Amino acid sequence: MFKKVLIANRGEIALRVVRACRDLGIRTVAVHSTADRNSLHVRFADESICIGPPAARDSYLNIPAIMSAAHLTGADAVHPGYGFLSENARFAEICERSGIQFIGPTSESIALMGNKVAAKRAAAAAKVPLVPGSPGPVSSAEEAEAIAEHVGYPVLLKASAGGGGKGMKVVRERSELRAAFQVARGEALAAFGDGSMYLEKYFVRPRHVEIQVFADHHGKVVHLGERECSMQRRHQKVLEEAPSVSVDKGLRDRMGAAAIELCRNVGYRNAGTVEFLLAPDGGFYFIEMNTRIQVEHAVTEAVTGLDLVQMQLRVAAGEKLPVSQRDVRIHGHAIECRVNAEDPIRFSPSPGRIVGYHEPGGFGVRVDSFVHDQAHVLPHYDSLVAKLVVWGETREEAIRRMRRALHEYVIEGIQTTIPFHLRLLSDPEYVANQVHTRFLDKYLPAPAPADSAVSGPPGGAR
Ligand code: MV4
Repeated sequence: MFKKVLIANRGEIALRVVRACRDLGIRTVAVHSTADRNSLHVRFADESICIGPPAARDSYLNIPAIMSAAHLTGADAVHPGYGFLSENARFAEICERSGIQFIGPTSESIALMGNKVAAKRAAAAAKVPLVPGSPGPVSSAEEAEAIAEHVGYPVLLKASAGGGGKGMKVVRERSELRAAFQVARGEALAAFGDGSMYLEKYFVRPRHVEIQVFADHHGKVVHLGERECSMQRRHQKVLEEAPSVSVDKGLRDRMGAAAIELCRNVGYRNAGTVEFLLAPDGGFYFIEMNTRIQVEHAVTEAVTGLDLVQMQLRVAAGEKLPVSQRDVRIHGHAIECRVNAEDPIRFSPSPGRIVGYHEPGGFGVRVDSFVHDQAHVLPHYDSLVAKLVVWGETREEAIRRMRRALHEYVIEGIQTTIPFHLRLLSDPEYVANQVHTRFLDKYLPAPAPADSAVSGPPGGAR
């Protein structure tokens, strides 16, 4: 096992990794910006090093500073968390070449899945069902038109270097395609320095369901079931569940087998997530793969009883997976609410100092957070302040427990999305599980003009 792990992240996930290391008897090194000097991940780590000023590009994205910190402290592994450098193939490669274990997949796997066209090719090679669309990149508006004619409108133009909803544009009919293609390509070029586009049939109200996979360094791959992630706002997940009520045993087995086959085919290692769209008829279609531990991993932990971050550490150190597929049991139902420092109506950031803080507790309640009374929520970073995760024997019990926990949760001094979650959890359509990826559109503040931003949601709603 590793002797010392450097955590190249901040906030709740940095603390999550510090705790997993402690549980395993591994020493930890926290890195932090000047603004995060008094953060809990710094306080609870064995050592800490300042890596730069508040702006992420100068600190948590500063590869030379982080590598220097790793060498200086003699860390033998780096955990990248999520966001920041977690899906940066160059960073993983630098770790590999410096003899520091990157806790995640190989740099080649990260690069492969980062190119969404290459990822789809890999999925096709593994016989994973794909959304109908272009078999590769589309290089001209004419080519896009020919393919759109074939798959039928509406279609979705996606940037090959995008992902997570960045660089997508819906095209409703043929007359819009030419202009949309040029605009989307220009936006992709500006945002990613790469104008490669591909095209898919646009599914209007699919569910977004993802499979958690895990692979060790000995060729063993398992899946840990699915998460229902349809509750998104502007491509930010708001609430996640495990399992998905729309997935029965047969479908779970088929999606899981497809995800495992993809991992086997590319020699995948460590934790990963295979994202699918689920059509109303139960058809499932690969869209992309995330090569990191995700924010919502805790709902999978709650229903499987497995510590996924501990498993990441074990597997990266060369240990065999502690479970085989038949040991993986999904028990009960878990829900995660992302508590953000945001105005609960407009969702604009609300950083500041917390002047009163009380966390919920009790049976089946978990809070993963880095805040406390008098903590500062900084404007430099994303607005997630806590993940509130509840477990129940059934979805109904989990919903009631979540309402109870949200009512107990006191965060004063900043605005949070707690009131929004309370509204959502009493929405009859949500409670009846009549959800899809456009569900939260009805909670958006005001209808806006037709969407054209590269990072905006398809369909024009903002
Ligand atoms: C789609 C889609 C419908 N049709 N692709 C968004 C995030 C990224 N991982 C892929 N996403 C989607 N891809 C096709 N062909 C719907 C989504 C999508 C979505 C779209 C609009 C509003 C919210 C959404 C939430 C999840 C997925």
